[in-house]
Amino acid sequence: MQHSDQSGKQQSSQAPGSLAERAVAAGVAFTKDVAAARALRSPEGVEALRLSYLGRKGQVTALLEDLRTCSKEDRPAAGKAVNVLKQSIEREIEALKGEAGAWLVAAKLAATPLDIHLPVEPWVPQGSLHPVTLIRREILGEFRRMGFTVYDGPEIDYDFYNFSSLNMPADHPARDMQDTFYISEQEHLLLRTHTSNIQIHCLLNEKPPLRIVAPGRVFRVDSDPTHTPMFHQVEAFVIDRGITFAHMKGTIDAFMKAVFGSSMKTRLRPSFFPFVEPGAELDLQCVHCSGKGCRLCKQTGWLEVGGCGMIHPNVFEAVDYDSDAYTGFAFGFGIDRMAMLKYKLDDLRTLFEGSHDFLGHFPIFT
Ligand code: FA5
Repeated sequence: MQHSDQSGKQQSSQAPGSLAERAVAAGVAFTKDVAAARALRSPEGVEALRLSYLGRKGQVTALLEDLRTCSKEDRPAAGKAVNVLKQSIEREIEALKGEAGAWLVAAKLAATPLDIHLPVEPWVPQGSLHPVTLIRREILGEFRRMGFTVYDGPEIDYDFYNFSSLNMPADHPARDMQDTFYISEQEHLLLRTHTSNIQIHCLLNEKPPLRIVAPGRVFRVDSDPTHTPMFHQVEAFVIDRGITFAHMKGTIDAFMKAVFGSSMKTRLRPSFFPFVEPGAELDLQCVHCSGKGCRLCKQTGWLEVGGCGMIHPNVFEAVDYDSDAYTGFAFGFGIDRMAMLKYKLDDLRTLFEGSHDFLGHFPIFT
């Protein structure tokens, strides 16, 4: 009988007995060799086993060659025995190869234990919220605390919402102060110039009592250190029976004190906006000199941030509200101006230049 070690070397070239008996003996030897290979858990051992039985000089190959010298009577039984042996060895070798893959993985895992400690990341600069976003969140937070609901409106809007319903018919001189970008002159579509358009959308869709705050992007043909062609405003308005100018003054003062601190002073100066009557300019005490007078406030001690007033009866009429029954106040101011004052910036345009050096300062305010 031929017998092999794991390297596939045959230990004898001739064995006693018939070919069928030698096939059975080879099967028994193979079973022992398989058990040994499993114990070793070595993929190389599996390959050596395959070669020692199925390789060019393997035992099964030798048995197949010996079939040629077998007598005619013995050949059918011997051929069947050798083929059955060959097939079962092939199946077993395939199964062992599958197991060998798992042995490899297990050996690797055992050799290098899993390191659960991630390497320390080098410091990567983190992004931060834009100052306009920071101040807008703060502004809306204060309004929510005061019981206002946030309302949105379109940035591209019809002339009706931005101008004519706000008591600014075509050719009204007040339109010149808010020259804008037209999308389609035929359809009277334009980039809104203020957030006051949201008043009209809201009045047409909701019913009083209303306590609304409406932030958004607005556009004008403007460009200098305190004016940009795109900027942000917040509009706030309250409509109900019996709303007075005193309610407005108190609301504005409480709001500005909440954002800038309890020592902040506000001032209203008579002014004209077609959609309010009476109307006023809204000033804040200068944040740089606390009212003493400096270059920023042009020695006045005050900085203008917005406009306000009692909603004009013509606005109520334009949206079919009974102007005898309802009164309301509205005020609107620039968010970017508020950011300028809160973060002490001297040029509004820096907010929109996208400089990392500049924007990198703002995480301290989050
Ligand atoms: C208005 O836009 C009115 N809709 C405000 C209002 C609402 C009045 C409700 C009465 C009742 P005004 O044009 O003044 O008003 O703009 C308001 C504020 O927006 C200004 O005080 C300023 O803070 C800011 N602002 C105006 N133009 C620019 C600009 N080009 N860049 C940056 N901020 C601007």
